[in-house]
Amino acid sequence: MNQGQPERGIHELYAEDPERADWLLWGRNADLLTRRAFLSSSGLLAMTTILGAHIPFVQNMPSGLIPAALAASDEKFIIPGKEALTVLNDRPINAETPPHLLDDDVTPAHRLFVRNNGIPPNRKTIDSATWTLEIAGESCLHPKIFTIADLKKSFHHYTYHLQLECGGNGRSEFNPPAKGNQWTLGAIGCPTWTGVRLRDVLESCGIKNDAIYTGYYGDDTHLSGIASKISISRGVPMSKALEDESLIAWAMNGKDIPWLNGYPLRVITSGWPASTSGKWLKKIVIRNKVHDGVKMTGHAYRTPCKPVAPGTNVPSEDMCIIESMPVKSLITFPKSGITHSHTRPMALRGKAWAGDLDVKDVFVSTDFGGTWQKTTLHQPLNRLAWQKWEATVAFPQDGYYEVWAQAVDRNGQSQPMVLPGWNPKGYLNNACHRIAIQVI
Ligand SMILES: Nc1nc2c(c(=O)[nH]1)N[C@H]1C(S)=C(S)[C@@H](COP(=O)(O)O)O[C@H]1N2
Ligand SMILES: [Mo]
Repeated sequence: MNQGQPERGIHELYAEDPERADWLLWGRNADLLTRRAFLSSSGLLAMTTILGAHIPFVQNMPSGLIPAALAASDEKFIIPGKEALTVLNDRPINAETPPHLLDDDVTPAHRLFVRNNGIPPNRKTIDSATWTLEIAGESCLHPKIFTIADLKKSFHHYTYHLQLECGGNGRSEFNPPAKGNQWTLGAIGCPTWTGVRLRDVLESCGIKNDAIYTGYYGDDTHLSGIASKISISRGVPMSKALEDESLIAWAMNGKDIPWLNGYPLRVITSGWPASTSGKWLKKIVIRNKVHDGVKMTGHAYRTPCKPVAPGTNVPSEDMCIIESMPVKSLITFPKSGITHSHTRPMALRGKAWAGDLDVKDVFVSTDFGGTWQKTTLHQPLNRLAWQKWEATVAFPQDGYYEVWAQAVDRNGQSQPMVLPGWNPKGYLNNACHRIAIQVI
């Protein structure tokens, strides 16, 4: 069930409402009416970044005009502060990180993917000093409203390395194809998050005995622009909400959370589809039933309860909510496609993670899976953080090689070599990552 409008690209956006397109793409303030006003805003910077030059006659540039350099190509825009990301969609903004840029142990802000279901709150009008978080719901004994300062002074602070992966990461490979953002590999990252435990906050508001689920509400606007419509409102069972690592966070890597990643406050329920980690957090409800918010029901973030043949039309009642994400890994060094001198061994590095579990082993192969070599796998920095792995491989002679990586979780589950079970919305593709190497 798709409650949003279809997601669209630059030309369609401009065709429909050029001024609005300007605002959405270049971050223009709604109150600024001409491109002249850009001069003082980050919009001009965004536009000149993508054009690769400044625009001397910007004063004369009509608002709503697609720069010809972009109109003639399929090129999309660049997100200020996330320049190296690959933009999959400009409305809503969705952008992923190329695997070789996920080599840092702690994902920097400018390399964390963005997945928006709606239009983020205007950065200029967000005031973290007056921002409030409401805790309510039918299974909450004492509903309360907190400012961020209240949260900071009332509860103990925790910092964890927590990975965040979109449930649709890898969707682009499904066949028949699944609608939605065509994520390849990069809707994953593992920054540090600082905040208070969701458990401490919920317990301070009284959790009734009949509580079974949480639900979040954020401050983003539905794509239609209609204030009463909600773009997404998901949650987790109480058992997940009450875990030590489930946070209400105000900082990422020791700084304010980036605007597109949920500034000034968000939920982090790591190891589960990142759609459970609500951004621009305004409210959490404690529910006496499975939360029935937008994108909790129908086919959203659900897979068939029993495996189905590709292309099957699965009725909603046979779809089950995705919980812990499956085991997965990436090769983050080297970059796919490099040339390597065969006289030297080659260093490989990557990351592996396994939802609520940890990773037991990562193996690599340079002969299309004929033989496998165990890598050096590091312990996670804390529970639910991804794990670094390293290996050195040698190539017997010149030619085309592929390096494949395969992780195995604590329970012995391995990543599949090929696409795992097809599902209507294209979730949970944890097939092995492979890169190409030319040995000369
Ligand atoms: N309020 C709000 N929270 C949200 C979303 C959203 O659109 N609005 N998207 C969800 C989805 S589907 C994902 S994958 C993650 C993405 O987090 P990121 O953009 O910080 O990487 O945020 C989740 N939380
Ligand atoms: Mo997502």
